Amino acid sequence: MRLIFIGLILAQTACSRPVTHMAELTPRSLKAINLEETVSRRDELMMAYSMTSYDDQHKAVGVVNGGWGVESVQKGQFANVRTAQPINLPLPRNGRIVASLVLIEVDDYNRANSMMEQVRRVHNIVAGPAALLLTATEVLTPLKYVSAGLAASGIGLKLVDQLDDDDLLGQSSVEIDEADLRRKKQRLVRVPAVFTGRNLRDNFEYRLEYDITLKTVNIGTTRQ
Ligand SMILES: [Ca+2]
Ligand SMILES: [Ca+2]
Ligand SMILES: [Ca+2]
Repeated sequence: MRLIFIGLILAQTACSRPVTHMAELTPRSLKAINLEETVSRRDELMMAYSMTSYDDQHKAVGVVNGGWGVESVQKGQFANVRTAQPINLPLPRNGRIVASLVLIEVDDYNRANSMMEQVRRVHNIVAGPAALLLTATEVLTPLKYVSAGLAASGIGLKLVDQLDDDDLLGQSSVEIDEADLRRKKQRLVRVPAVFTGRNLRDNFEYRLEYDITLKTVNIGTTRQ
């Protein structure tokens, strides 16, 4: 009986502070197995990534964006993703986060660079629910998630328009469920992705890994 009572107190404490963890997305590695532009022997790459959080009522509550590039890579090389800055977003209790990432081969270097400058300006700045036009019932591709995230942060140049000139090599998404991870006591989700395809007459293959790490948030008082 006493245990149940303590359990209730803990549950109430948790309710009054709904956020217990911060999710951090970090690109870990990116390897060019086969270039998209084999003739020029060099691909120019950029990544855009975002996280969107939903509360326990499936309502979108926040979004954060990040970007990396433009960096060039040769066949067989690992791209220098150590320069890719992580992004952070609170993971609502009993809610979830959708993390999305797109890899683009840049054809218009100047345009891509000015896009990345805009992304850097909003890097890791959380935009609130008012700016979000996402509904939980909508099934979105990772590209659409990233585009919606950038739009919510006020990025004028749309990623989808950008892709008229550049080439989308791949997109990846992962969903983090707070209750599920809590049950499993899991703090790290490593996401491997293989992007293969063909542009004009050229095949390409990229191998990518990114992590979602959960970090405990300190809200001033003593807590585990
Ligand atoms: Ca190729
Ligand atoms: Ca290209
Ligand atoms: Ca290119």
